[in-house]
Amino acid sequence: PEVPSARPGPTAPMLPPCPDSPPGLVGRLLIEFTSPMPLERVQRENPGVLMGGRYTPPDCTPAQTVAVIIPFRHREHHLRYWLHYLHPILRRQRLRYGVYVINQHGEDTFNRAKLLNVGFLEALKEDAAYDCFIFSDVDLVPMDDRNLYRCGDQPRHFAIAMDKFGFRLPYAGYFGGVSGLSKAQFLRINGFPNEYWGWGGEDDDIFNRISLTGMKISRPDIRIGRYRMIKHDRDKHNEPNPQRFTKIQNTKLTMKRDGIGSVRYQVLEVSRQPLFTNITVDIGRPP
Ligand code: UDH
Ligand code: NGS
Repeated sequence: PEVPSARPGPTAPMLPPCPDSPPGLVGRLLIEFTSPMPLERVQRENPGVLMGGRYTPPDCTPAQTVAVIIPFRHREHHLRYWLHYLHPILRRQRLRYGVYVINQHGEDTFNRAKLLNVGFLEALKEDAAYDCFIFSDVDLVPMDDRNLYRCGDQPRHFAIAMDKFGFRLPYAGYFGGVSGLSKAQFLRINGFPNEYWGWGGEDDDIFNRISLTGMKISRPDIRIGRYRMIKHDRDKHNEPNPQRFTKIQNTKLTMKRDGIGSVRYQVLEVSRQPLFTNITVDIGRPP
């Protein structure tokens, strides 16, 4: 008589490794930001995502566990589009992942890179298995699901062909928008700078850190790394930082003391929402 085969339980994963090129990707996607996007709809359309924005493929075991970190303040409208487009893409990419929105508390000057440092540490507190960190602006949506949100043997730049730059890299050392580092790569550069208050330069500082440690940025094909950005006006309290030009000249000196090893902040609230984990944090203000 036939013995029913034991189903692999959560403690005994018997699933095959996820394939390098996931089947079922669709390639070029139609991305638009005009239809209304209520959060209830996005939740309804993503039933497979677990509380806190966690997902694990049902049919294979991924090689990596990916934390997606979003720097955030007052962009709820953008976040709804981001969640609507990204969850299905990340699912098709067969990723084990979690989404962390790092929300800067208060109205002091915004600090993108410091929020990303906080995201790295707080994601690891939630799950020590994270070994790949994708840092994404909330207003950037990939136009092609072959742009895989994974880490490799070098730091990765994903947002290389944005609509606002005519689908080209604006300059050779551009590392803004969406980037990814393995845990080891991130620690090797002492994380990101904490001292860039306001707009600009922090991504160039990260680029410098990567170059100075002898790593080389990896990028997708220009036809695949295409992005749409949600159009928006300049935010309040994120004015261009006048110090940014001199600061990026000094990365070699500052990166040793300013980074993941020196970040100080206070978590005010961790809230697990259906499609993301929201971490509200007091990161202080410029000196
Ligand atoms: N961010 C927020 N809230 C803010 C500021 C920034 O959430 O108040 C986050 C968000 O994830 C955003 C990212 O930080 O995508 C980068 O900030 P940004 O969108 O201000 O940077 P960007 O270069 O725009 O996209 C700069 C202002 C452009 C004005 C153009 C007017 N037409
Ligand atoms: C550079 C900024 C970067 C910024 C990039 C694109 O000039 O931080 O422009 O900006 N560096 C400095 O200011 C030193 S964008 O066109 O997206 O507004 O990411």
